[in-house]
Amino acid sequence: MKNLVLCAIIFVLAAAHVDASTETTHYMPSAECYDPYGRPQMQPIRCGEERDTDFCVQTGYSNKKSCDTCRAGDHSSRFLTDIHDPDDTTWWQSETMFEGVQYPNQVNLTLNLAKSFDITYIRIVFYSPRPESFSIFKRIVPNGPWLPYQHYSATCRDTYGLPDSVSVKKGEDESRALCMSDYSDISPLRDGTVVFASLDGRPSAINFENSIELQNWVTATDIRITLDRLNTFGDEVFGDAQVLKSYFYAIADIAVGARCKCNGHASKCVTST
Ligand SMILES: [Ca+2]
Repeated sequence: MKNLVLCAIIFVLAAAHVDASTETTHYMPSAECYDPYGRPQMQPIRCGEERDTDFCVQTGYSNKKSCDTCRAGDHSSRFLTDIHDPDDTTWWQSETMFEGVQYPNQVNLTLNLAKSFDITYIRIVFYSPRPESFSIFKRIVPNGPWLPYQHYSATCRDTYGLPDSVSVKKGEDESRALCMSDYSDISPLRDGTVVFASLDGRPSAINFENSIELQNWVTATDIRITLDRLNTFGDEVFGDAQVLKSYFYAIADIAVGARCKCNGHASKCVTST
């Protein structure tokens, strides 16, 4: 549309509202998967929300673990989008494998952007090891279906039924989610970063202004990060409580780089599209 041009403003959506939840849909009868409003059932997941929960910190292959207690408010989802200071890190933390966090149980982090944006990048700084498998989804209209945006997995084929790939070949569908195995190792144990650049590996990106397909591809009103499978050293199979409490998801920061669709002379985004 002629009267809509993209503001040349790229900014970080640091204040986006974030909901964190677990969904145990694989275990629940389908009728109980949704609330009366058709929304997926959310269950509290951040550590310490229902009761104090113990967790232990991975220190590598050593059996010695440093353990602590997570209390209400210690690692709330607001720490996902506060000012990220590497010298004074705040982080959101899930419950642990001891409480049942592991595939097929998912943990969802939902960012409601409140209007339509062109997503440039999504950067996630983990405070635990990066997951073995996780996905990014988007909505293109409020309350619309969640569409796959990108998968990260050490087991792309088994977990998501996709090949391990970093790009789309010219002539292929450029608006499909890829799965890549980079970023899925248990190392580093902390501060591993994942950056999803929405146009990376898509041949028509060099001709973005004329590619309706990619212009639609970058559009989103909501972003969801679904954490599917924890990385482990394999020692959880023995069921030791301290080992199980050492496996959980923790994220220090989520930043979304985006630009809003607005009238050309506008200097700021408004909440209506
Ligand atoms: Ca933080």
